[in-house]
Amino acid sequence: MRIFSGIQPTGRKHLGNYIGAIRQYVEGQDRGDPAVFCIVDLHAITVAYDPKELRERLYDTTAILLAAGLDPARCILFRQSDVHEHTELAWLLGAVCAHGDLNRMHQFKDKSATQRELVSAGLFFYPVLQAADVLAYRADEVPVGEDQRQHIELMREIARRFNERFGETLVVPDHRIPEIGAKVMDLQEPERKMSTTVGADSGRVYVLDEEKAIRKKFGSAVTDSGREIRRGEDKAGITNLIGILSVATGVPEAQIEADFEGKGYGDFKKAVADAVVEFLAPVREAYPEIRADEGALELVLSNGADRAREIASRTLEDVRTAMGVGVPPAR
Ligand code: AQP
Repeated sequence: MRIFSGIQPTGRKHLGNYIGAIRQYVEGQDRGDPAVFCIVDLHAITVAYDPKELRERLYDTTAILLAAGLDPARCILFRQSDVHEHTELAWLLGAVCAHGDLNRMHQFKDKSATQRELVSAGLFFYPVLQAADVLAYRADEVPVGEDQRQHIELMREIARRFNERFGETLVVPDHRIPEIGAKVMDLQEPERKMSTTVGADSGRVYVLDEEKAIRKKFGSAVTDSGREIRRGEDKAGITNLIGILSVATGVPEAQIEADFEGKGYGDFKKAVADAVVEFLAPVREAYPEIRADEGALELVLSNGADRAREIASRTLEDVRTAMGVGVPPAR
């Protein structure tokens, strides 16, 4: 089973990223043959950004992944821009990706609306680069959160269309979206997902938040005017907190509802905060020492890129041959 996933170098990863994606990466590294994880700096440049900051945030993200338990001896961890095969494959796949499909991508609609100076063509083409990231490794499984479902559907379509047009070359990947925690919601606006770029800091818990900040954010989380601790469409805030508590403790959601029957929101929110503090503590404690050694981080990334390139270059060779691009293969 080959596993691949990518994550943006935004540095300050939030609880949604941790539960929806990072936790799955750690779980996947022993199932993956291999498990390949990529920090997607080329995706980050499709919106306004500061070049000086990008490298720093890339190291931050690498250190968070290592602190969370990724082990370079058990997986491949690398920086997207170090493996040029991604960008070449993105261009080649552009030949079988419908413009109309890209037009339907929710993420493009949402993100383009927030760009003040320029809506880049790169932002529009982003899902094709994301397809190249995965298809270059012939991955079977892609661990992601719910918000990436549409992009995974598109990459499946691209792989299918490529194989139909040029012959069986690429693997059609499946998403792996967790049952609980696939969409962690914002604590202040629980009808929308917790996000790096949208909403106030009080609505998102960062993986590296101090205990005090975590308690404050859960203490002021928006709930509703009722009293019952149960899941329901009319109870977005409480439903979100039940999901978070379930993931952090491993206790099923129905059991949590039973355990808190008759108890107040105050006690419940405190229990969620306690659980999340404990859940994130190992990452927060391991992080500073790992982040401090940029030489070691660079070594992890460049070794990872060498291993990644070995796999991706073989796929590229097959894709170029199938498409009739470049020097003909030796006869
Ligand atoms: N709220 C969420 N709940 C569960 N999973 C989530 N993911 C993101 N938000 C949630 C998953 O995290 C992985 C890495 O995401 P990313 O850092 O590459 O960026 P993103 O998907 O664009 O989400 P962000 O971090 O919240 O940024 P913005 O604000 O730009 O949307 C992905 O697998 C994603 O599904």
